[in-house]
Amino acid sequence: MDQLNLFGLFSNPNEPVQINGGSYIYIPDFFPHSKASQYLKAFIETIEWNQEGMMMYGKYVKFPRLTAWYGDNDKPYSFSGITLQPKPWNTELLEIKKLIEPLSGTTFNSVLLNRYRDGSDSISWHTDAEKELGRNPIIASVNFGAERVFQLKHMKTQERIDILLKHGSLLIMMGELQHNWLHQVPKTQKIIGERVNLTFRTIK
Ligand SMILES: [Mn+2]
Repeated sequence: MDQLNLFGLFSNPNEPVQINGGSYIYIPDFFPHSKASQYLKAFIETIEWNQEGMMMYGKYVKFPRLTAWYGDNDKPYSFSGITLQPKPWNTELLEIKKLIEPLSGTTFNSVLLNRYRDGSDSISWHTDAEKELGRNPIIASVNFGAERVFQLKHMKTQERIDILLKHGSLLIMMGELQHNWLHQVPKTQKIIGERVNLTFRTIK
C-alpha cells in the first residue's frame, strides 16, 4: 500500500520513521474497525486482569491500570519493581502475534497487556529497556478501545513526539529508541471508555 509523501514520491507507510536515536512504525488502521472491536470485547471478558502495585517511599501504591502477562515460557518478567509469571497464550493473542511478526521483523515470546479503565488510568514516564529484552528491543504495541495520546520524550534534548493511538492501531518501537526516549500515556479529563493495549516483547 503506497502513498504519496510530501515530495510527491511514493513512500511505504510500513517503513520505519527515523527519529533522533531510534525509529518506529505507526499503522493507524492495522485492524479493521469491526475486528478491533471484537478483540476489545474478547480481551475485557477473557483476560485475567490484575491491579499490581509497588512499594513507594515505604507505602504500597497500586498502579493506575490493570495488567496481565501472557507468554510461551515460564521465564518470570520484571518491570516497575514487580515480577510476573506468564499465563499461556490464548487464541486471540496468538492470532495477533502471527499478524504483527512479519512487519516487526522478529518473533515474540511474550505480551504485557495493560487495561486503562477510563481517563484516570495512565502510565507515567518510563522506558521498556529491561535487561531481559536485550539491547535495542523491538516492541510491538497493539491498541483497542478508547484513543489515548502516547507521548515520547527524548532524554537529552527533551524533544517531544505525540501519537494518538487509534482503535485497531499498531505501533512498533525499534532501534535505540528505548535507550534515548521515555514514553507515557498521561491521564485525561475527557470522559472516555476503556482502552486495552498489548505490548509484544521478546525475552532473551
Ligand atoms: Mn512501556
